[in-house]
Amino acid sequence: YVLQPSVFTKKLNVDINLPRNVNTHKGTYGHVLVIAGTIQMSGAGLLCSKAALRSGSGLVTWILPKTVAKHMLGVLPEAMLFPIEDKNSGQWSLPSTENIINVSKNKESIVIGPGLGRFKDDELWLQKIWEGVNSPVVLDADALNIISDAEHFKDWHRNKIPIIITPHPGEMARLMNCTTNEIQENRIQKARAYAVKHQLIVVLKGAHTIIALPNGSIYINNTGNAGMATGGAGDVLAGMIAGLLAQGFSAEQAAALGVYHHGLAGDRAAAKRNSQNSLIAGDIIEEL
Ligand code: NPW
Ligand code: AMP
Ligand code: MG
Repeated sequence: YVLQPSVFTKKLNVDINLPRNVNTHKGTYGHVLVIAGTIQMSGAGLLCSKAALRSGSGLVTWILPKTVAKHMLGVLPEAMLFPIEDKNSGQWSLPSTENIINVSKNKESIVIGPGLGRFKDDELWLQKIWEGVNSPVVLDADALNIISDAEHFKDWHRNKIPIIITPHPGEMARLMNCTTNEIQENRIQKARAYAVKHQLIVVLKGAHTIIALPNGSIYINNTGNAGMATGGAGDVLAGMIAGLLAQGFSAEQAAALGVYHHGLAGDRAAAKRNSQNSLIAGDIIEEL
C-alpha cells in the first residue's frame, strides 16, 4: 500500500486529525518512556523526547545517565527527567537495568536507542530490559546495533510485546549481516523477510521508507525529502512513533502514521524555508 490519507481512513481505520474529547486529561494520552542519550549524544534523547510530546502523548519521562541529566535541567521542561547513577561517566551501565524496569512499569510505550552509544555489557543490559518490560517498544539506532552483535537475540521474536524497529539502511545491513548496497537494492524483500522471520514491524528508513508487517504486507511512504538526510531526523521519528503508541494506536497504525507525518512535516519545513539544504531535525518537530 502506498501511504496516503485514503489508506489511513480505509485500510487503517484511523482519522489523521482526530479531535480530542473535551473530558480528557494528560493521562488519557499515554506516557512514553525514552531510554536514550549519552554525554556525547544528549541531543538524540532531546529530539526523541520532544517529538514524542509533539506527537500528542500526555507525558514523557526521559531516563538518562545522571551526568547528562545535570546539563539537561530546564532544556525541555515539558519532559520529566529520571536520572540514573553513572559514576560520572555519562554512559549507561548494567546496574541501571533494575531502575529502568521499575520506571517502565506504568508507561504505555518505550523507545530505546537514540544516541545510546555502545558500552560495557550492553548486550546483557538490553537483554535484562527486554525481559523486564511489558509495553510496546520502538527500537532504534544503538539498540539495533547491540542486537546485531548479540547472540542473545537470535530468538527475540518470541517476546509477546509489539515491537517496531526503525533501522536506516546501514543499521538494517548490520542486522541482516549484509552490505548496505544489498539492502538498498532489495528494500522491500529485505524488510519483509526480517519482519516475517522475527514477527515484528520493520520501518526501513530512507527515501520512500518501507514499513513491513509480520504478515508480509508492505506500506511505501511517499512523503519526505532529501533535506531530511540530516543528523537527528531518525531520532525524531522514533519519538513520534512511541508517542503515537502511547496514545493507544496499534503498532501498525503508529508506524504508518509516524512515518507519513514525519515526512510530511519535513516537506513543510523545506517548503517554508524554500530549501532542503538548510533543514535541520528540530524543524521537523516544529512542523508537527
Ligand atoms: P554507508 O557509508 O553508506 O555504507 P551509523 P548514525 C549508512 C546518534 N545520533 N542510505 C551509511 O553507510 C544516533 O541516534 C545522535 C544509505 C552511513 O555511513 C545513533 O545512536 C545525534 N545508507 C548514533 O548517533 C545526531 C545509509 O549508515 C552509516 C543511510 C549513530 O547513528 C546524529 C551511518 O550510520 C545521530 O542521529 C541511507 N539513508 N543512512 C545527536 N545530535 O545527538 C545511513 N546509512 O554508523 O549507525 O551512524 O546513524 O549517525
Ligand atoms: P537517521 O539516519 O536514523 O537519522 O534517519 C533519517 C530519517 O530521515 C529517516 O526517517 C529517513 O527516512 C529520512 N530521510 C533521510 N534521507 C532521506 C531522503 N533522501 N528522502 C526522504 N527521507 C529521508
Ligand atoms: Mg538514526
